Amino acid sequence: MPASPSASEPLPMRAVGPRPRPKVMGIVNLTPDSFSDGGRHLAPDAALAQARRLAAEGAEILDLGAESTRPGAAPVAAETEIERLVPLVRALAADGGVQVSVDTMKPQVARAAVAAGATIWNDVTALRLAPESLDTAAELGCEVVLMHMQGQPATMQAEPHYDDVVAEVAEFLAARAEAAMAAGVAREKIWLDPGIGFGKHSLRHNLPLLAGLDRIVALGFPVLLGASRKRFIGALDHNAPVDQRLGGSIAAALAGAAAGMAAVRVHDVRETVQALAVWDAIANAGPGGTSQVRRGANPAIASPCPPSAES
Ligand code: HH2
Repeated sequence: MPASPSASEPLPMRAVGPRPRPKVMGIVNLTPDSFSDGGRHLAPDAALAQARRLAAEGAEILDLGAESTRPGAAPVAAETEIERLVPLVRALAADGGVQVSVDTMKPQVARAAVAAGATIWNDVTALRLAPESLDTAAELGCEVVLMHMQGQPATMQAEPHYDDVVAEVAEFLAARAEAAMAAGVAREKIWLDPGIGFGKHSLRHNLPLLAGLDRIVALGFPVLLGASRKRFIGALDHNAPVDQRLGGSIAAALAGAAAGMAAVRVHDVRETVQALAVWDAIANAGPGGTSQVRRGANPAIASPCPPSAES
């Protein structure tokens, strides 16, 4: 049996240093029927107030969506998406301080949003919906999120099947990144996303995928993780409803941070920012860490606390 290191011996070097803290992408759904917050922020004033609240809570990116992707959601015409999104994109771009992302499958909607100031096109179809999607992304020159989905939103949860979910998702994402670059999208503009809950069985597929995120990271692109309030959390907790999945959402965000996610897409920004700040401070306080608290990474949370009577 190999001898265990004594307390005085230096611990073996870690293969990688502390991971950088992922950015927090706050979700703003301008939809009547999103799975977790549908209808709450449909009115333009309510949506803008919600977006500004998430920015004040520490979101560095805001992801605005005007069509739900949940199975059974009503399709939304491009004109309606544009009408819902553009005024909000314009107002947030004028505010400054956050990156605006638009969650749409339609190239004409992405075009209108980028013209209004969005800098990220988040496409759950990985630029496969329309024949012109790839060329449009290249022409717009914005960042693009290429997400994995098996099947179509309406039917994707009917009977998802994989022999090796991590390998198949990684292979798909690598191929979509190649297709985007072949169409002229710059390599540094590409993000990948494993698409938690999109054509995946709650536990049989989502859990191995979350455990295998490092294999998606190894493809060499920034990776976005969207696990917030999703069904697998309820499946692990007596079918907890969407508004009672905060603990599981934070656990998934921290697992993502440990695996090297560049950003996490969440509904509960304040709580996630705090969890990541604590995770990051602990990671950086150990051997090889730079300081006890890495200051300045997120102004919403990074100021040192004044002395207090609390332990
Ligand atoms: N999840 C949802 C929507 N868009 N985009 C990316 N890149 N990754 C995700 O995991 C992802 C996504 C579903 O969440 P939500 O927006 O809250 O619901 P809905 O699609 O019903 O509006």
